[in-house]
Amino acid sequence: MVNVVVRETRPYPDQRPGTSGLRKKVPVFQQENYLENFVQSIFDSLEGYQGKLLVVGGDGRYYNREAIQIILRMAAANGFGRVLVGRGGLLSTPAVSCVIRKHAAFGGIILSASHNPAGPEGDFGIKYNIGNGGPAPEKITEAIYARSQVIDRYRTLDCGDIDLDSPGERALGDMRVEVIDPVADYAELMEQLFDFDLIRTLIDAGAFEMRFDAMHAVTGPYAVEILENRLGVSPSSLMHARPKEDFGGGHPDPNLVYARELVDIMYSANAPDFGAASDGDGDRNMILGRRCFITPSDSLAVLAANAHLTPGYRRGLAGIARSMPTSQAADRVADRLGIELYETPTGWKFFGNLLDAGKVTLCGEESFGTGSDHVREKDGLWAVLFWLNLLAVRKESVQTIINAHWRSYGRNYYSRHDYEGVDADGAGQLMDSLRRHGGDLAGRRFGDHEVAFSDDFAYRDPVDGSLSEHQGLRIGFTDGSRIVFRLSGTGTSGATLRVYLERYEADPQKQGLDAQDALADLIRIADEVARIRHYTGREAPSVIT
Ligand code: VG1
Ligand code: CO
Repeated sequence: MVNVVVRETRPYPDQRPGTSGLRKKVPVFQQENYLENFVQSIFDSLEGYQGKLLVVGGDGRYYNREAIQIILRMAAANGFGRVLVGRGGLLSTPAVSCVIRKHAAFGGIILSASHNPAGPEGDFGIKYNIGNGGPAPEKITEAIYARSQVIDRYRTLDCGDIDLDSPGERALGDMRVEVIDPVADYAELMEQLFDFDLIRTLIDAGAFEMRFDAMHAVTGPYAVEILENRLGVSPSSLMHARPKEDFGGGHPDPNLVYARELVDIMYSANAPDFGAASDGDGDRNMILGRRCFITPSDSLAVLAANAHLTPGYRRGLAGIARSMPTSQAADRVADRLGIELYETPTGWKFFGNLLDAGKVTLCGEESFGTGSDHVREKDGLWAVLFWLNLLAVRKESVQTIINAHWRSYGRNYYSRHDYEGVDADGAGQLMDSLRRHGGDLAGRRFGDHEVAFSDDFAYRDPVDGSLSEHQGLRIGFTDGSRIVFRLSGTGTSGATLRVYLERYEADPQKQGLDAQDALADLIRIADEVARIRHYTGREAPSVIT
């Protein structure tokens, strides 16, 4: 007989979820009852889950296993009927979304700090997903936070750990725990969306070479099963495919800076035809061709323009959504397709309602996130398979495809400059000062650029009418160029300032510049308007993507 115990606790002041759940350093999570408080706050904010199904999994980082054991005991003590948990505690973020939907679960808990480094001094994170498979909307995350501020007790079981490493079902108190293959449901869904036979033909022909970098994070087992076992990609094409608790000491953020090894291969003399990487929890993707990098904003536009070439999207798209700082490349595709384009705040949670209402099929963010209505999270391997399917149909190189796209639609030069780990007060003052003066900018000229509008982005959800304010400061110029400033909501030390820069170029003769050169004027204006150097004390960004 396993006993339910009720333990007393006291609130922690810092449990407000950010862009994507609660993210803190591991030692913060290891404080007494810190995780327990947050998990009980989640359960206390939900209604009607007694006897229902919960999905639990994480990206395998340090503290994943301990956290899952705590969550399982608390789920049982709070009355869930059944839990599906990935073998070894592993489930990628898009796989959790897939499993929730397929098994009609009540919701799910994902353990991840995504692209942030891991290890005993690294980052950890937890977030709750609702029954549609997507991140909880702000109404729920705010309720969880409010609850965490008054919590005084939590429920758990008085028992030890259960085996997470062998498949099968076991009892935990009155709850059943089923350890599932983390890849199976997800792989089956991918086979429905993309033409695996055609991709296999491309790969078997022998003339096509690729690399996929799992960055020692959760996508390793997914890449082995899908790319290697089902599509015939050679094992030597998969880099860092074994998940590690500290991601091999790396920073599992698939971009030009942190996926350096892959980027070097893709820019070398005998570069493969196609390169891709994913992040810690498997929801991000980076796409590269031979000596060519596709910005995430362009990737969304190319996928939208070519979606009809894949089995899953042959019937066309209902609409496209992109986060506000994402470039307007997809807007031009939507315009030509005669479909709606929605501009949402940063974070995947804002796409959920649009997807559920059938208003959009594809979604994307500039931060290496792309996805569709197949799940309710962004999906790294999905984007890789989408590109492979396009390459197999079009039989052209990545470079040829992007050049043709720019010729046809124009090129949106784009870059994001991050100032990571800067002083939080300075960053706050920078944003306050922009907010105060932002309103006076319209009509002002900076060199050749005239400001058309400037505002603090607010979003009214067209489905439920909810309002989200202060989502980033935008400066729009009369030629369609934009500069956007926001503070990160996923960092765990100091503040991170993100500056997003975009300029449109219709003339094919002028589309071959390096993005930093093409954006040089805007980079200067951004510093002048926001006094970045003054407020951050930094001469240059720490990461440019
Ligand atoms: C960042 C990105 C955002 C993304 C979020 C979660 O947020 O900018 O686009 O949705 O990370 O991504 P922020 O607030 O730091 O800018 V991840 O892959 O959790 O999973
Ligand atoms: Co991620």
